[in-house]
Amino acid sequence: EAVGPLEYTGIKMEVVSWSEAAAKHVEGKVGGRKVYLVAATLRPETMYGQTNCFVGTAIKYGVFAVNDKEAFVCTYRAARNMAFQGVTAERGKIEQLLEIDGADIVGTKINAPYALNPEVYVLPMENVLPTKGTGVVTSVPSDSPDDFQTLTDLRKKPEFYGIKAEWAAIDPVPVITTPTYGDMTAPAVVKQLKIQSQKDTKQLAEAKEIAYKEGFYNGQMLVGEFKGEPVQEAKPKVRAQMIEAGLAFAYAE
Ligand code: A2H
Repeated sequence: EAVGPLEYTGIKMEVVSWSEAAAKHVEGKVGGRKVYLVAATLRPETMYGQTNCFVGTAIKYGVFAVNDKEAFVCTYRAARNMAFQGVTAERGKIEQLLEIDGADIVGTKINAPYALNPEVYVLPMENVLPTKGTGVVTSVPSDSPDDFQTLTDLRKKPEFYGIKAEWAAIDPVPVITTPTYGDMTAPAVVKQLKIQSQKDTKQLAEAKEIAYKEGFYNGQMLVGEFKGEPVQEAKPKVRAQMIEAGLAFAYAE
């Protein structure tokens, strides 16, 4: 674990259409605000490759008013942190509009900013920690072994996971190339370590470490405005651009 605070980027994924279950809870309770699922990421430069978003089905989320116009879906813990980081209109004030189970959010269609496939679905992931980030994980299966393996599991057994196959239909998108693993770093590392399922958490932690280092130190952008640039240079630029455009914000914990 890192010693200092972690500088995440909060990615704002606007709700396009709620799942049936979520719609019942949300209707009439958000005061006309635009609602966003907010994902915490350490790799903003990969956002071009989002294919879906993950929540934990056993996690409780809230919809929190940020101001008169916007509301965020995240854990209470994250909302409290945001309230003290200048994200909300009034410092320290947490206005929860409603509570919602992760299981009910699955199937919601959202807009993934910067993604080459802008409309994606919310899917279930077993390994989402309620105590990290916002409890919402945006999925980039080309570069995150956890995301790739979970998406693979869901595609193998959609009925078992209670999802429609079409929600998991977007294929991983190449966004970064690395000398050792090529254009699809996460799938290559998952294969190398012979990972079979999202339950292989030990191997996945190792794969995450390998993929992260390889991408950060040796990766080169394949897409976007910083195409051809090293990941190390592109990363702060993509982050700054997204924040500037109001699509993301700084979030630390
Ligand atoms: B990262 P660290 Cl492409 N539970 O974003 C489980 N995982 C969570 C989480 C939670 N509550 N909140 C965030 N995360 C994920 C992109 C990405 C990430 C890529 C590659 C590696 C990677 C797309 N998913 O993370 O334990 C988020 O996934 C490996 C560093 O704080 C977040 O960044 O280091 C990362 O874990 C933060 O993990």
